[in-house]
Amino acid sequence: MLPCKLGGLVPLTLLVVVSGLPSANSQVQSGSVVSVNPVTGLVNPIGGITDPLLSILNPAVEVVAGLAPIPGALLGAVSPYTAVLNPLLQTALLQNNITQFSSDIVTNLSALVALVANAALPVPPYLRPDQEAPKFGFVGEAYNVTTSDGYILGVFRVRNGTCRSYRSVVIIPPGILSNAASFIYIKENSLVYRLARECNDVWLFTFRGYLFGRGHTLLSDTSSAFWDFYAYHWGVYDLPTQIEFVYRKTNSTTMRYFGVDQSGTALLFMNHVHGQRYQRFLAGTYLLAPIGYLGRLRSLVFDAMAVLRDGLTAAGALVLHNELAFMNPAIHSVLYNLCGRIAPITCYYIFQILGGNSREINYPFFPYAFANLLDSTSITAFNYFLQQVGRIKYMKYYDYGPAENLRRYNRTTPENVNINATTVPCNFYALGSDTVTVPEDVLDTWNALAPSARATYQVLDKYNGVSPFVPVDSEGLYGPMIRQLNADLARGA
Ligand SMILES: *[C@@H]1O[C@H](CO)[C@@H](O)[C@H](O)[C@H]1NC(C)=O
Ligand SMILES: *[C@@H]1O[C@H](CO)[C@@H](O)[C@H](O)[C@H]1NC(C)=O
Ligand SMILES: *[C@@H]1O[C@H](CO)[C@@H](O)[C@H](O)[C@H]1NC(C)=O
Ligand SMILES: *[C@@H]1O[C@H](CO)[C@@H](O)[C@H](O)[C@H]1NC(C)=O
Ligand SMILES: *[C@@H]1O[C@H](CO)[C@@H](O)[C@H](O)[C@H]1NC(C)=O
Ligand SMILES: *[C@@H]1O[C@H](CO)[C@@H](O)[C@H](O)[C@H]1NC(C)=O
Ligand SMILES: CC(=O)N[C@H]1CO[C@H](CO)[C@@H](O)[C@@H]1O
Repeated sequence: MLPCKLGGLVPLTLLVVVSGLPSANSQVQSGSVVSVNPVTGLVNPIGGITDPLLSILNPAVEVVAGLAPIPGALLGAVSPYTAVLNPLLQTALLQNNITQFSSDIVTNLSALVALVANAALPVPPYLRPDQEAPKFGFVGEAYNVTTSDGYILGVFRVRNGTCRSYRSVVIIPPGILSNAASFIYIKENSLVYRLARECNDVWLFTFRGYLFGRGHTLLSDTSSAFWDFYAYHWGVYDLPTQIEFVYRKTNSTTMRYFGVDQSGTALLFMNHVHGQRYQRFLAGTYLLAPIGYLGRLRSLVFDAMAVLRDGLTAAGALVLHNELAFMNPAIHSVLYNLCGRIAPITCYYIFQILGGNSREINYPFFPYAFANLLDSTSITAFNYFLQQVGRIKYMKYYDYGPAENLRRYNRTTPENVNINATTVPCNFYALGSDTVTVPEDVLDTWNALAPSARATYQVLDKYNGVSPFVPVDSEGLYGPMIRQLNADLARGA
């Protein structure tokens, strides 16, 4: 449990370090009550009012800031060369009975801790899109589909029941550390409800490992074999199964693919492996900060994790069956109580530090959203992205090290992902304040698509990578995508 908590919470220490960095992209809008603290560089959402937390932090921050912090970009540049552990050792740790045994002990202990914690500070039940939708006047449906390799995934449908017909079928896979409820967190103005209100038939997908995707026909979600996956599996197994399911339900061969960050990664993998086989069901994609290339990531916390990624792998294998276990009941309880109950503002700052200075994080909705956040994924899925850091225009399969690569791929180095296999028209929206998926990488990815796929590329300045789920100005974020969809529908594209 500890190393994973470190994964999530050590940033609290780093946070103090990074916040001393000057920021080029603090967003200050004229006429609004935003102020940027000159010492920390953090955007203060409550403007003129002195934030008590900040005034406590400031003296500490000033001291640490004086210690010449290492910029994230520098760490990122060295991360391709930091193999902390012998890859053979890593491989040995991934799936064996000793690490399974130690992980079982941690799982059982944390269940006990959660039981005690929950008695004092209960965590609310997860938000289920099919149960939330009716509260906002929509019809919700839930289904399970099973992939060819046995994962059971929840698919949710949200519709306006009074529409005579639907203008389009929209599919939305989940974002990083999120799930099928990603796009309902800000209630009425959420992307899902906006689309449904205007008579689009909206389907919310699940990727293995996230909430509603922890079932399997054979494996338990506490086994290391269950967590042996990354974006490749989302694209090659999970997307096709769910796209086919929606096709059988709607007959649509003009689905519209909306999403954020890893939805792009999964799409690129799907098309690299399957070509037109499933792409032919799609008529367009509308993606916020899609991840193909990730070489220029400059978030200090994630850059530090990229450097230490082999340590993360070993720790996760030893105590958490390869799960980046934010949904471990004890960790979830800490996160919910910190971000959802006790101090949403603290988590607002943490998200700025993790993802870039932006006022576009609507923390008053955290008590609602953190019922489902942060979600678990596999350590491999997370490390897959960290492997790209510091390598410009690099998108390959997961690199397990030469010996394990040979076993899995019959070659010692991982193969390239051909981004140009994606031919469906893509509309990419880079987020200008994002330090994780930075606009330059998004543009490189867009330029690597097949010519027919390069529909539009746009930068939305004031948002960071957390904004897609909880924007303050939701029109500024979702408006461009929805207008593009409407324009595409109007000209029959
Ligand atoms: C783990 O134990 C099972 C029996 O419980 C055995 O079949 C399997 O080979 C063992 N795996 C390893 C990697 O030792
Ligand atoms: C459903 O669509 C109708 C118009 O077709 C609209 O009047 C109504 O407000 C919509 N319902 C919801 C819940 O948005
Ligand atoms: C889907 O499967 C899960 C178990 O994996 C179960 O809890 C849930 O109720 C199922 N949902 C539906 C709609 O059948
Ligand atoms: C899909 O098309 C088939 C054959 O044309 C038809 O029988 C079926 O009712 C359609 N399903 C839907 C959901 O429209
Ligand atoms: C592995 O690759 C070699 C050549 O690179 C090939 O001869 C062999 O058939 C491959 N084996 C498998 C199982 O694909
Ligand atoms: C796609 O890119 C690969 C290299 O990544 C190249 O070999 C191939 O020719 C390209 N295909 C097209 C249609 O451009
Ligand atoms: C008593 C108890 O909770 N035992 C559990 C310990 O963990 C293993 C694996 O997660 C479970 O199968 C046991 O039921």
